[in-house]
Amino acid sequence: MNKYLKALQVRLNRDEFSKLKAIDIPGVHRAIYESIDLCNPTDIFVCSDTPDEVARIRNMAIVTGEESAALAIPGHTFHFDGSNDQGRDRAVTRLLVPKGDSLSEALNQMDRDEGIAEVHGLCRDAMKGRTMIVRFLTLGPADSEFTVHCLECTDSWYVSHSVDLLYRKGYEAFRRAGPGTEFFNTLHTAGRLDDRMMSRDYKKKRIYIDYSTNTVYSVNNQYAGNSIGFKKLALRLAIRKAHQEGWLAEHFMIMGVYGPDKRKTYIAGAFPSACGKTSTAMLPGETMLADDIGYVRNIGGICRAVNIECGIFGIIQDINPHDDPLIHEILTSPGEIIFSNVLIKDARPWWLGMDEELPERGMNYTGEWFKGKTDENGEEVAPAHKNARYTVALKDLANCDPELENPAGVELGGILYGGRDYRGYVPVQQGFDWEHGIVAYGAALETETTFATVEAEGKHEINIMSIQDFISIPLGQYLHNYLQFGKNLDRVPLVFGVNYFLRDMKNGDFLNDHQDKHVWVKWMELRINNDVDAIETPTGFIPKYDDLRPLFKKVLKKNYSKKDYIKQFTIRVPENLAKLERVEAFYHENIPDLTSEVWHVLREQRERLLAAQEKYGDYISPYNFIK
Ligand code: SPV
Ligand code: MN
Repeated sequence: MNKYLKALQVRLNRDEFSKLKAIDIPGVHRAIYESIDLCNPTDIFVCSDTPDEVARIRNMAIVTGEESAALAIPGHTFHFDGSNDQGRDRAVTRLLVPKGDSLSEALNQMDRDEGIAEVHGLCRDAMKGRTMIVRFLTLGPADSEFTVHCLECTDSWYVSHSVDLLYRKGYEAFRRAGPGTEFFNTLHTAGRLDDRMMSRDYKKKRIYIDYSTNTVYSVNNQYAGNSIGFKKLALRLAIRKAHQEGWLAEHFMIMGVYGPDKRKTYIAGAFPSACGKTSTAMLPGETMLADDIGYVRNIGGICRAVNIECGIFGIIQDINPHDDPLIHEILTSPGEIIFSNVLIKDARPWWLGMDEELPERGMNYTGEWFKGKTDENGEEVAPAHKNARYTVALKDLANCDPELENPAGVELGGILYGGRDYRGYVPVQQGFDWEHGIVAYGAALETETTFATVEAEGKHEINIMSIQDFISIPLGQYLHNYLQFGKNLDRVPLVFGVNYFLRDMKNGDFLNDHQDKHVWVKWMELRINNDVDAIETPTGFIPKYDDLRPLFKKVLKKNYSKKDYIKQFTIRVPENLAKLERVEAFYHENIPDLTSEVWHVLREQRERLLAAQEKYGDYISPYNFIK
């Protein structure tokens, strides 16, 4: 027995100990021992994934009051996070960087020794009087090239229950694995709780990623994006691992899009939080493989991807039968779902944009809620938080893609990038090649901040590949590796840029409806399979009106007018030039080691825009580009 196992024997009862002893990875014993030693839990519960244990976790979430089952529909529970814990907290989420290592300025980082000392201080004895739940999981399907083993220790039954819906059970995979198996380690404590079972010490909320030991620490919070180690926290560890090994870990949805004769093409897409990623993945009639995080590998020259999760932690705002029929159906049917930060009234969850009149009182994350209630700053409290969410397992979805557990993943035919760009890019376009698409749509992605993080909304920012918050290596290196990844493929996915948020320049109205994205993905499917031509513009290939019109009719039963097409696909030269300037300024400031290839793509884009401007003026109808 290794020394950590020996030490664990003293702390655990016989049953729990035997579950750990059955795992032959000394590093796992060490990690668990260190977490126990630090947090000093009164009880330790090791989950070996039996149905009884899994049921106990959900039940304990209810018994402790972290969740409530007081909802009419069987299987539904709700949970509240504190007022200061309603989204990802970028300010207190830091990479711990050992002395001598240096990452890009734009990444939130701190000295490792200082960070460890601080977070260990906050964890010390934090679980006194509580139970530590120990869980084993895998990211990606088991027994595949993509699989990453993960360990989780938390004192929150809600977190553990959420993990159960979102990730693949991994106890057996750990038992089968050999002593040297690498794994990601996470330690979470909700900290002191108030009488509503919400973290009290939000000022001491810390989320630190120690990449030197593949460990994530999260303290004094519960919001799943902050507390669940495997969402964006372990993504930071995965990005480092991926880039060392020549693959990609991405903020991707992955969907199967049907073409003519039931042909199916997989497309991945990266969007910043709350910019349409899940609703794209959930388009009716198509299948969804992933809605948040994908690992992508070159397997025999083919670009293949898996969902590292097996559930959705999705935004509930604006889900209604008209805009998102599939999710709406699930959220109103029996089955295991956790609602968070919604309004509860009459044993029902209520949320913003659900297309029903909301009650005038009820219970929400602020306690008893009534219309007109104000917070300590005098601001009116909405009935439900904008970032209210639902957690559900993918297997419960009728549109879940059948390849979810395929150890070889699926081949990606296309990759798309989209942000909240009110001014510049057309609704859909295709890169001239991998380099152009990756740089012009991915690396130059501009967006506005949303309610998915706890800071001010509506700030313009560059968000490289929609993953900048989670990048854990120098940005220049990240982009260089990304470009290289495509070069090593024999079949290179087409790269697309989408913009669901383009506004009319005069009246500010959105130029597209919520559902138009369905037509864009259908067009991409046709492009990937060489079924339609496109028009070459300075910023990329755009669809022809004659190809979009029948798609609008078929997919949305809509008459698509030429007038709308011209408005949407007019190339806005001044806006595009201004965007290039902002992007270049950002790169100058933040990416000193940026590869010349990126500069080259941007320079060429500018030259094409200037040449077109000289010929046709500032705002150029797509018809001008038809040869
Ligand atoms: C996001 O904010 O990008 C999410 C939710 O997908 S979480 O990262 O879990 O906060
Ligand atoms: Mn996300």
